[in-house]
Amino acid sequence: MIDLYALTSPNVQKIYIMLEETKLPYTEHFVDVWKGDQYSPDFIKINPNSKIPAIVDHEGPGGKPYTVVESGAILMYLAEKTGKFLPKDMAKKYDVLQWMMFQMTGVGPNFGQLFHFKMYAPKDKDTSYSMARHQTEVKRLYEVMEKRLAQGSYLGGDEYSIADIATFPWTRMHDMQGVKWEDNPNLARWFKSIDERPAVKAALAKVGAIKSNRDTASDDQKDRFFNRGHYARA
Ligand SMILES: N[C@@H](CCC(=O)N[C@@H](CS)C(=O)NCC(=O)O)C(=O)O
Repeated sequence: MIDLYALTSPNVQKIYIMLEETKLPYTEHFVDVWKGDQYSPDFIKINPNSKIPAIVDHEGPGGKPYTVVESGAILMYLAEKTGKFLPKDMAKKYDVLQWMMFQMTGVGPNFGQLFHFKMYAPKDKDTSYSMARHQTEVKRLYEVMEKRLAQGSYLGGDEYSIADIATFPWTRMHDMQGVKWEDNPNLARWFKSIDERPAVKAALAKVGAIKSNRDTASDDQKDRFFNRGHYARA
């Protein structure tokens, strides 16, 4: 049995998709980051970085419980545990891993910052420089993916893999990121093929049913989450 520490964000959606795809049994534990649950002493024992997703695999290496944090590491762990969605052949494996890292280091941080500035930046501050910088990088990253997907069916090669599982949830917001599928036929084809997978549908249905404090968070809870106001270190 796997304990999944989760809420609704794209990094968590990756792990729901992987668990549904691999059919591993799991129990959900909701960490409402909009309430500050990530700072509870019990959760800090699981992830000292106070972020979700995290998993505890009660049948880990050597039959002992094993904790994994960081969505990319969790995907690699579950792929290795099940032998699925990460090829064994070294070149094919590193094709997948480098495109998963492209998501972890490029897509995730930049898409996340753009979302933050669009949704949560103080309205009385001039954020035009930051918005333009992140918007440009998001569009540039989509251009790279569109070209990549013109060469093969999936990001990591011919087979669906953890590179696609890592990236798909972040592209669900392409409209609000200013990117249209009509202008990106390869991304559109790739997105549809993943969106139609039964495991992906099951994962997103579970995520859709989760209730969080997002829409009712107080100003102080938002400041704490975003490390601003009197939580700022600078
Ligand atoms: N690099 C981490 C990022 C995880 C992350 O940023 N999680 C967010 C939700 S998507 C979170 O837990 N935020 C709580 C906080 O920053 O206090 C991963 O890929 O797992």
